[in-house]
Amino acid sequence: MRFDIITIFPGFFASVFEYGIVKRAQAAGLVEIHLHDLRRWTSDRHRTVDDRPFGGGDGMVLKPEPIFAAVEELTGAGRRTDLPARTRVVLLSPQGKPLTQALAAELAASANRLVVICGRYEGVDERVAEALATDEVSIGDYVLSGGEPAAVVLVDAVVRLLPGALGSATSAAHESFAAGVLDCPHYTRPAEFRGLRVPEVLVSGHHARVAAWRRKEALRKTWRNRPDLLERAPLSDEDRRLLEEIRREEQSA
Ligand code: 9D3
Repeated sequence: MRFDIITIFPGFFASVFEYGIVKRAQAAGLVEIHLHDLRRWTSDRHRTVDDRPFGGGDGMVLKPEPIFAAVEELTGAGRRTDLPARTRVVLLSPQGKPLTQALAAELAASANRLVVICGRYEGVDERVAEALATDEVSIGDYVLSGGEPAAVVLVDAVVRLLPGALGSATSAAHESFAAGVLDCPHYTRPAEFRGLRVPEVLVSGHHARVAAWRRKEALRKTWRNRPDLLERAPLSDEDRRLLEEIRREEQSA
């Protein structure tokens, strides 16, 4: 997979891709990440990338010309309808559809080329979303200063899904996220730390009881932190019984 990130702050990404799975995937030749300074596609003396909004209002808007020129040079296409196969152009913007594990998986499976456009200022000329980008994506309901942190998140989420980027043991864990409840708590040695004890059942080595405890605690974590997930999660009758128990326990706690 080749990533092309178009940004006015290429230096922002200086070391962020030099760690962990993303670094390994690049070293293994599975991934290439190319950074591009949007100003390279300007032609005026001041290398202008933004301008005042039509209709008035605060802030500045990224101009379409440098962005279209950049994507055209990188892909050969100046319109999303003319893009080569397996090429997606992602505009990162607060108005995008949410980045989910399902979208990351779709991008990892269907593209070998991802051009990522990072917005800045108050926004990006809408013709980029209308005619150039295949996808307009947000990473969540909070305000960032620009698309650059979102690009890091997108690259990370997609790269770890590429075949060969990580071991098969971990890919089973993805499916449990897809299955819609949060992971259970994890502990390691020491069994007691500053008076805080690891739950006895985990130390016991009783596999069936450990599995039951993990499921219950995964449900408890989800109930506390992401109750919205429980409305869509596929829950067994046993899960529903455990949730009743959890409700009673949390009431008294
Ligand atoms: C006043 C309206 N704001 C839109 C909600 C203006 C605005 C805020 C922040 C315009 C651009 C930005 C910069 N953010 C991004 O480019 C961005 C983003 C984000 O802010 N949150 C979550 N995902 C993303 S992806 C790109």
